[in-house]
Amino acid sequence: MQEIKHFINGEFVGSKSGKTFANINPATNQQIGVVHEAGQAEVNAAVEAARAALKGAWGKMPVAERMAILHKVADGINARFDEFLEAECLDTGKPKSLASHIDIPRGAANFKVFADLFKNVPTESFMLDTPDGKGALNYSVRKPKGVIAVISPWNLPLLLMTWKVGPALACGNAVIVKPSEETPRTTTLLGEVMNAAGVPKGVFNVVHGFGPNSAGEFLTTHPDVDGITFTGETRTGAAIVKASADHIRHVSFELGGKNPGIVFADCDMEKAIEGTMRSVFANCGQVCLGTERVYVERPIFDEFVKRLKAGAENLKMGAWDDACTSMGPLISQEHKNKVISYYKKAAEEGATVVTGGGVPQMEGALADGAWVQPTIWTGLPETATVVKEEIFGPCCHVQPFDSEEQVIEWANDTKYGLAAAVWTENSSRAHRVAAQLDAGIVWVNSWFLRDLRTPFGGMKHSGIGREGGVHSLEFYTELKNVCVKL
Ligand code: NAD
Ligand code: 6OD
Repeated sequence: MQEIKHFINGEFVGSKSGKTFANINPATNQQIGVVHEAGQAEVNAAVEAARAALKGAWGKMPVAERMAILHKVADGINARFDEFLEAECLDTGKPKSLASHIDIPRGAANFKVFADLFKNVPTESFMLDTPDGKGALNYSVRKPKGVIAVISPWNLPLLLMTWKVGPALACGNAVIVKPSEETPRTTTLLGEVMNAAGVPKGVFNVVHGFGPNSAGEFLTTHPDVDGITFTGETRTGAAIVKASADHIRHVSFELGGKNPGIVFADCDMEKAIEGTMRSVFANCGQVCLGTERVYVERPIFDEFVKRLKAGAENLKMGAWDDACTSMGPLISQEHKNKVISYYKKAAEEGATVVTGGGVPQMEGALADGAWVQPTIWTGLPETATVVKEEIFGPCCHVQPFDSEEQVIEWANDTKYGLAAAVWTENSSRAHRVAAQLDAGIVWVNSWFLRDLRTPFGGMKHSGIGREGGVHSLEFYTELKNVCVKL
């Protein structure tokens, strides 16, 4: 059984208190590791190490050298690709076909892309006329924000953690990461890669544990943290804002969603089905950008539902390392209970269950895992619980619509505003509809197609701020103006 420790000041250390918790494989419900739980002492040590790193070699390092090290981190992830893949799949149960295409390659890319991007970003300057005729020169300079707390979720553990650590380090900060208690492995493994790449001690630190009264809360309330970047549930974001308010610091939040997919009758049906299949069922529906509300224009409604049902029934649930597996389990028994409670609620509220709605019979070692059936509902009003609340499971409600105005109103009738997908071959309609949707990202005829130079984040209850491209630079640096009287 693997022992998973904190990574503080370049070393793997256990908890002083001796407190640990179980690392469970959700596909089998078996314990596969034991994880040390950080107390205030470990969090303090990690913050001190980060602060010292900023005062030491890391803080003084020439930019080119820093960027070269980040390239080595990316190369180090790729060199140990299979270890990262296995670690991620054991923690989450996700199929290797998915993690080898998305999670691990993006984990490496997040270091290279941001290192390359930030080398070449200009800053502004202004000449000012003064009464003496000699003038003044203003120029701005960016400096690292300082010690950054990174709190990450379990659905895309390496991808979402490095999406913040990559730009944070490229900007010259030091970080303390608190990965989800469900998925500690890849973040811990990254500590080994950081050491091998020559990242100075204290620049990258990892503390394990839970949220309230554990590592998460100790980190976000620590007075010497300069910024908090968080991905997770909206209500956790609210708790972090409250708990961290005393020490005034910037926050960047990527939160929940209840994303619409809008399928017009003039879509390319093949593309729309393929994309909606991925957006509903990829990662067992545990993608914040995923579609849980599908709106289909009435003339193609029956055909679309029939084909989506066929696609869902063709998904193969199984072990992560089976090449035939296309869908894994949910992350935990607790999350399975939550998703199943929504399946029951949909039936109680009168949904037509097109497919799924229950728990599949899995064989052998997988019998006790957190498995649920891919599920499609129709026939509910827009006020139904499963149409309103984020479920974060492999399910969607499909609703027919009759006009552009109606579907835009329904799509925006949510407290969230993270993502949307529009399927149409009419480009005027595509631009017109995209402009009216309240979402941080609108995909037209695609889903989860990412360009890391673009702004990413959520409107309304889906987040605070934007990261990606120069927007990450805005969060991870302090901008200061120097005014020189000539
Ligand atoms: P979560 O909010 O339960 O946990 C996220 C992290 O916060 C974990 O590391 C957890 O330990 C920590 N945490 C919990 N309570 C805390 C507290 N009081 N103080 C400090 N830290 C605390 O989220 P999750 O269940 O891991 O992830 C699923 C949720 O994340 C979904 O709502 C999903 O939509 C959202 N999500 C959003 C995005 C995005 O980009 N907007 C991306 C992925 C996931
Ligand atoms: O692709 C990304 O950068 C990103 N932040 C994706 C978020 C996925 C949510 O589950």
